[in-house]
Amino acid sequence: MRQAAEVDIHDSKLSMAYIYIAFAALFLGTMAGVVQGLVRGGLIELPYSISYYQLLTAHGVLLALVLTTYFIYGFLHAGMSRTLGTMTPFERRLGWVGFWVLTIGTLLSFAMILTNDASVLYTFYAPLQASPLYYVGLTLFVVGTWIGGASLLAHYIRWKKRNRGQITPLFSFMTVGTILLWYVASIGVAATVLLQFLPWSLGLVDNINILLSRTLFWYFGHPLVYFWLLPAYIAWYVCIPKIIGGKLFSDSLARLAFVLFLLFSIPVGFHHQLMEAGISEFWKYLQVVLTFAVIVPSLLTAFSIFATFELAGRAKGARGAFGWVRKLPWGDARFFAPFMGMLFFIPAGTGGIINASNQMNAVVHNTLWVVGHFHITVGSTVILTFFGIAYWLIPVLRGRAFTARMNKLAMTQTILWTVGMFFMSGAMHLLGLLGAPRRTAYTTYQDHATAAAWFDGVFTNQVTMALGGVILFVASMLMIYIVINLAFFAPKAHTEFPIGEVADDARETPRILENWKLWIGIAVALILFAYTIPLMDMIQNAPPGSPPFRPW
Ligand code: HAS
Ligand code: CU
Repeated sequence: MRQAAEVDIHDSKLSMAYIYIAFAALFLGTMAGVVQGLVRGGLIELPYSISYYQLLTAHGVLLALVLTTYFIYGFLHAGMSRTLGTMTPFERRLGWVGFWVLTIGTLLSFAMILTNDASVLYTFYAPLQASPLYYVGLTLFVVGTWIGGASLLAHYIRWKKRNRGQITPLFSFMTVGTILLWYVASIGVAATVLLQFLPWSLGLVDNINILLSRTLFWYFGHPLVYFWLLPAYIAWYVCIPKIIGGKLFSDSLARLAFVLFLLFSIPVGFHHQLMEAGISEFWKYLQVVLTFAVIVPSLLTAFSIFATFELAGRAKGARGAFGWVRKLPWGDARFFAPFMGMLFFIPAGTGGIINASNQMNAVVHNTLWVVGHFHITVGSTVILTFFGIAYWLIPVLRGRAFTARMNKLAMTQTILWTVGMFFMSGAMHLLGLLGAPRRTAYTTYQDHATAAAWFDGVFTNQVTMALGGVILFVASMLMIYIVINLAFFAPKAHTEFPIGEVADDARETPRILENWKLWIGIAVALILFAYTIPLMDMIQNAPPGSPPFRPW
């Protein structure tokens, strides 16, 4: 007898639409990456018609924005359907409208990058000015995510109404936390694009308040990184326990971590602007304190996941302090890929704490160190987890199997990605400390560092960075091969969507954790506290506005 699908067939189609585009972005984005890595390493020169900055913009936008956002929506829609039941036709239609608005926006912005009308990098800092159509595309992108988010929230609200008094499944609780975080955060980018960049690029106003635009951007830009991270955490908390044959250590602690992210993710954008003139020290200091608060939920996560691993191992008869390590399913790529992501997060999080410390930020800001940091956070912790999810999610959605042969390739993929990233990011971190700048093509500015580097060692060498990039490119193409196999060629089968249980002796979850109104209220209060006075100051005592620049 055929088992019922884990995710409704119609809901599966919506999720797969997102996932196809996510991996198309991986394909194109890592192609741009390897070429620019070779240029940056001084190994090749680009043909005249392509600029380094055009390539770098495509790389950042495709990987940091398109790949992540599409994968996240595909994953969240599927998980909601799995844990709360099939979507209604209305919710599904809303999901599709969101998908199409997002996609039209993506294509429009991408077209502007291709025509070299938007080589402004993924942070599109003023006074660099792109074509107005680029900003229209960004606007549609954000609106598309809002509509898709509304579909997820509608699904959740319907479930809550039908199941009054019941505790919601952890997956859906975390989805709602992630989407609420995204809503509050994306108001910042919507504001700067609609009120500043669009009128300015259309020529309606001559000048732009750069300080204000960066501040609104980073109000959004920091929580953006948690919008990438939280879906990975969902997989760690909800799916990984099942994959390793264990149970989640504590449901309440998991929910608390997500609530803390909602509270503390947003009023911290100034840690990207510590070196920026025009923001007084007190407000920077306050936001750095809040940044240290937002480290706590990641430390809680490290504790929870570690405990989950240990409990699982001991339940299988492990002895001694670390005997449980051997009981983890090391040969299973659905575990191994996210696990390597977790390992990366230990130095990556430490690097984040370094960045957030004012004096040390002065050393690393605007250097390759920061580029190294984000390649081991979003480029490793998050992406390796997403790959780990894809190994079972695509088979679930397509009614196929993750075969032993694909598992073997996926293990190789993980190892290649890890090795490539280790060398590339390691070199970036050290070169950054030596003063190599970021957002810069190959220049002789680094000659001193590199000349010494040939003698110093492997990691203070730009060529190492490029070689790491080449290994990553190979890993990426292997991933694309696996994805195509899982979507179209793997044998038909029933594959399980892993949803873990909570350990039996875990206490009952306090209901207050699901009081979203309360948490949003506190989050808004913190945001108003951290931002109102500095924003008023930036508007009232605005620095002279800047005309547009198009240096490419
Ligand atoms: Fe960051 C810049 C500070 C986390 C991404 N960050 C960036 C940029 C990106 C980015 C993209 O304060 C560049 C933006 C640009 O283009 O200019 N970051 C932090 C801090 C954290 C942090 C304090 N960042 C992330 C995450 C990202 C991300 C996550 C993406 C997903 N970051 C900064 C600062 C800058 C910055 C400054 C600006 C720099 C500048 O000057 O421009 C924290 O959230 C980190 C907390 C994390 C931890 C680690 C916990 C460890 C865990 C793993 C457990 C392992 C297990 C396995 C369970 C404290 C959870 C154990 C099992 C065994 C058997 C061993
Ligand atoms: Cu940040």
